[in-house]
Amino acid sequence: MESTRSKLIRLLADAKESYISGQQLSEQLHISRTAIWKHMKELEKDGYVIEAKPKTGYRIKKFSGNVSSNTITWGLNTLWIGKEIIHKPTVTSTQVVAHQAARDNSPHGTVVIADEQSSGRGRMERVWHSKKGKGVWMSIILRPNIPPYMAPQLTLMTATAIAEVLDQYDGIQPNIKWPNDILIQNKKVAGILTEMQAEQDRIQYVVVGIGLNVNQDNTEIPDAIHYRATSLKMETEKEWPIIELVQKILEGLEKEYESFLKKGFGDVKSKWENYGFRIGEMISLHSGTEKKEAVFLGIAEDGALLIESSKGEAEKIYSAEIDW
Ligand code: BT5
Repeated sequence: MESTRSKLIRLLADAKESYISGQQLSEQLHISRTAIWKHMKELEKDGYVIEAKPKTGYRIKKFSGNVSSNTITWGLNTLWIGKEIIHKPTVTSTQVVAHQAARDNSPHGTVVIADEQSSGRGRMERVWHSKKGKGVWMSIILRPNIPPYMAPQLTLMTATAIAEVLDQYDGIQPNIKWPNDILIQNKKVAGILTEMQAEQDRIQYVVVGIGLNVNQDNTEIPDAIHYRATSLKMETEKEWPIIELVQKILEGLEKEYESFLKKGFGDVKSKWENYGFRIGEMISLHSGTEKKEAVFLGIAEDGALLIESSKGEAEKIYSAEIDW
């Protein structure tokens, strides 16, 4: 259910530049005018700039850009993702915090988000650069009732949800590089790291980590990855609202997840393939020291990468990286 605070923000947001009187707000929200005033003070504490004009009413002069569990919650339209949000200014890695929270019984859908990570990580202990206040660095705890071998499909599902969110914005055409990179114009803008705790045939929990570069300038991307990394700001030459992106990603992810559990991977597969990077082209792959070149056919019903074998048949690859 939408909270009173979220409704209040929605009413003020819909009114745009106009003022809404305390009386009107109090009638619509069924709370006293003193309670309205208290809500306004709370909004100000979280970084909103509220203008209160005597005998006229209130309006939002500036929305908060401060990431906090409140600012993400207000306006978040989900049923279960993000009902619990752990926000920290600095962490080593949101994955580490999320694993601990999961062991401490945090519920399905808990979100851990940080302004900065000192040891953000990618797959195989690679580094994930996470500059303070410049991106979305978050981990989500999921407790799916699926067998462990299906967990990699959650990575593809998450990538699809992020690509669909980015696709809503003008001037952004995302692609997904199997299995976990989101690219814009051939450069990586986001990465996903799925880690799980499981027994033989049962998942205890999964932590899905999402790193999305948002407001870095050219100079804020480390030299070593400059040629193949980008941010939304670098692509569009404007600042992006981090809170809105987080809310849209969580909303998209909840929808994709529900449909994945109900309908299976087939739906995700076709959406994923809409964004698939270099489908139909010759790609080179490596896994450890093994290298291969083949035509990339798409993904299989279980999420595996499909290439054309030397005999002209479709061959499934479960673990490899596509070279740039
Ligand atoms: C990934 O790994 O792409 C998964 C990244 C997941 C990051 C999130 S942030 C929230 C959560 N907490 C964490 O600690 N992690 C997750 P992989 O496919 O292994 O790619 C890693 C490679 O991407 C590195 O070796 C670099 O080449 C490159 N890279 C590092 N930081 C980057 C950045 N900010 N933007 C683009 N590329 C980057």
